[in-house]
Amino acid sequence: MKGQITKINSDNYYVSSNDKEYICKLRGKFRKDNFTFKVGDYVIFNEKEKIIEGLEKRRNYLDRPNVSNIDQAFIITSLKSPDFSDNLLDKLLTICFINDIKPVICLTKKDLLGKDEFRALKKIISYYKKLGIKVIYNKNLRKIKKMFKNKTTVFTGQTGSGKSTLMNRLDKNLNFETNEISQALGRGKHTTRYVSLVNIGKGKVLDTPGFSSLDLTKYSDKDIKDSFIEFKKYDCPYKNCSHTNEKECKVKKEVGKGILKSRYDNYLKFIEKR
Ligand SMILES: Nc1nc2c(ncn2[C@@H]2O[C@H](COP(=O)(O)OP(=O)(O)OP(=O)(O)O)[C@@H](O)[C@H]2O)c(=O)[nH]1
Ligand SMILES: [Mg+2]
Ligand SMILES: [Zn+2]
Repeated sequence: MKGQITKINSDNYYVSSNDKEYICKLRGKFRKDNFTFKVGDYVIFNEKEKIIEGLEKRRNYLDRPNVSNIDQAFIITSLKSPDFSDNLLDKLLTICFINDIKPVICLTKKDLLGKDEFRALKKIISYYKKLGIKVIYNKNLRKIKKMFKNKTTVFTGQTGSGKSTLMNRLDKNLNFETNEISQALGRGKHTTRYVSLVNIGKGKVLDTPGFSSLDLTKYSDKDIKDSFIEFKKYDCPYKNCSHTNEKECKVKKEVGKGILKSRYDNYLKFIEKR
């Protein structure tokens, strides 16, 4: 039978097939090879023995979060507590573009901002909108649900940004654990510990554990450069301009004008793999 992995809890693999759930183990060869399955994987399994025997080709995959076959990522970005981080946002955008995942910036905790704070952030947000990236607030539940239609959407973002809270609000039958961030951070651990794939409306959605930092070491400088989609508009005299030390680089000249300075600064950090 064919099914899809919806959750992995140590050596238990939850496989959904024709609206039924099977808790399966792995065939020995996968265990021997230390092969890592991912939530979202389509697998062939033996329904009587409840053993996973094969893996279908993945459309794409990420290691962190450990998911596969993703169409769209909701980058859950809190505006406050935890504070807005352009660095994490740009990192997640880079990861999305490299892996052919459509990013959506989903903003949370606007209610915690004062007017002036909001005005400053709004300027930054509008830059991303101009790049053609969809931006939505977490209170727009109906709009969000519509965006899930016929897609697999992963929720990703910093720990405490409100991923599980939004999942629970989108579907009253869900009951993912959530935690106040002072508590979550104070205990030094993340509230959500497993990736879960669930159906919401007419789509599939994955809640994932948050993170406090992310690294891009597995991606090449070229891939990172290409993920800064706005740089492509400028034709620098050198064909393979890295937009770092080249004289006459047009991208560098635009920083603080057509290019948001924090974007460019993050680009430099990312290629230095810091
Ligand atoms: N004021 C406010 N609080 C929010 C909002 N969204 C979520 N929260 C709160 O933020 C805290 C953290 O939310 P969670 O949903 O647990 O965060 P998470 O992203 O799932 O965190 P991890 O599972 O650790 O990755 C909870 O106390 C939520 O009630 C919001 O829009 N406004
Ligand atoms: Mg969570
Ligand atoms: Zn350049």
